[in-house]
Amino acid sequence: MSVDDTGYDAVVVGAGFAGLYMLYRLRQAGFRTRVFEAGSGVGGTWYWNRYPGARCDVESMEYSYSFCDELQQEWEWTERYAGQPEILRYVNHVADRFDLRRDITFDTRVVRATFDEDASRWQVETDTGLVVDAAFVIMATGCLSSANLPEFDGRDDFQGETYHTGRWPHEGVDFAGKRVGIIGTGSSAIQAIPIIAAEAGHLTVFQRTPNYSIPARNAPIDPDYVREIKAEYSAFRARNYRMQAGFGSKIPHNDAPASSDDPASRESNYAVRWERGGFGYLSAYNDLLRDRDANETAAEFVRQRIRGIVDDPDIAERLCPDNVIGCKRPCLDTGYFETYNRANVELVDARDAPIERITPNGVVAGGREYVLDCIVFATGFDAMTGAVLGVDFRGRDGMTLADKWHAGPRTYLGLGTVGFPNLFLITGPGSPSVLTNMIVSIEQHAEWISDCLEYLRAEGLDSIEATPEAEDAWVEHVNLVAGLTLYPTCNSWYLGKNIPGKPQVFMPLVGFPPYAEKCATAAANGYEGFDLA
Ligand code: N01
Repeated sequence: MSVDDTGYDAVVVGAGFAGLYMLYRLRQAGFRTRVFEAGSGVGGTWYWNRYPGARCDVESMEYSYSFCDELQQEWEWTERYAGQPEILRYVNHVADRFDLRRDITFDTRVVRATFDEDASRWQVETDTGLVVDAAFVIMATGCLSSANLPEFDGRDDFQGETYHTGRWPHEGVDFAGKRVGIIGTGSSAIQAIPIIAAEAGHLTVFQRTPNYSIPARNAPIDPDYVREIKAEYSAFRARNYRMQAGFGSKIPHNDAPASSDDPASRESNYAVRWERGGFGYLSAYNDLLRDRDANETAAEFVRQRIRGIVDDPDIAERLCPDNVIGCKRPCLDTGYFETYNRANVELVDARDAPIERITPNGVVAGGREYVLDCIVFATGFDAMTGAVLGVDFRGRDGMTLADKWHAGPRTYLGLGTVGFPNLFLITGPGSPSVLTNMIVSIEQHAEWISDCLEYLRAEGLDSIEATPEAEDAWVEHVNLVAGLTLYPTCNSWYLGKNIPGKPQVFMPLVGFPPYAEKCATAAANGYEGFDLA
């Protein structure tokens, strides 16, 4: 498709869930919009993350768009938690149903964007040599899209096959009979390990930090449940919107602290939630992410389950996390801990055998070389800022966004940043984003942004920029809220601790409903906290 570069109202970067809905909204409002997408198809995270076992941790009836009732009524999910292929089919269905592809340029990465202060417009450059002009740039690049491939010594000397879970080959990978090493034990690895182990000749798991994982209890979706939800879908969505994380209104949330129950009652509460599966485990008490003692009761229950599942007591202990449960993003699994009972699976624990280097033949850890045919890097992402900073933004006075964010991201509402007028971030740092059902946050942001653009047009305004006072106060607010929780107590990607040298700032804001209300209030007050010109 050729791109008409005579000028757009908006350029949207990324054609995942965020970019597609942003395009839909802007088109509905009559804005001339162009979407650039680095991949060859729509889907964003679900386009790239095709590793074996990739599946959503939010239930299917909730992990979908809510903006169109016909869409949510007609689409039929097959499992409690949809797998990656099904979600990718859904996103493609949405792109076709709303005829979105005609405004998307695929295989094209936005590399630079420069703000022209006189014209109040952005010049957007791509890796294919296109330069387009747009009044607004909207980053819909996802929070977990910039793959982290650690710089292990000798990494590029390895003679076998290497894969990153977040950049999986479309044709799949044949592990049959092979000696496979997987580095990392985050959500991606915890989903992939049981499946790779069943196929590979031998699987070596290189674990740096053990992770808590709750059984997903995935199953074919219950048709009665689907009927029940579809009979009142919008009311169900509205109830989810009022939940702390924008989902889970069907899960019993206990508003009492863990200390309100005696140990036996707590045990049975955790046991019921463990059997039900899913994130509802952490809703057992209202202080699990605020009080260490409360948290420890939930953490210890999981450790006991791990000890019960894993046959070898030494391996079980190595798989038991000792940090706060929920501090790192909790994982959901299907047979993860059970996999360590297989004869062809070996755990290498960085606590006494850290990875030293990669050789042409494999991985050296704790002084021993593990000879491998394939290495899977399940090493995560440069979260929340990686993809945004992947574009060389030049704002007012030629300031780069990388310079502006050298000590960590600074935004107002996670939507805008001082010095970069007419730039919007969908689910940017400083917004609840990764602590919510992403689709709920995406819809809220895309609607807020398109309403804002309509307002500016109606008022004859052509520029919007966060004020320094609003941004300072917002950064302080995000830190203050995080400080009331246990989130800052571990080495999580929420804090940027997985990337060497990355500034350590707690990036998402805890709590969706008050946040959505603040965004709505700012808009109702004529975009309070922003300078409009
Ligand atoms: O990445 P991660 P992920 N040497 O960062 C290890 C979402 N997601 O792709 O914990 C050795 O969680 C690292 O160790 P440590 C979800 O939000 C969702 O698994 O930093 N090891 C860790 O074990 C999730 O949280 C879904 O000590 C190194 C692992 O690699 C997010 O994406 C599914 C290392 C990385 O884990 C990211 O998950 C999948 C090094 N140098 C993902 N560097 C669903 O909804 C990193 N590690 C289902």
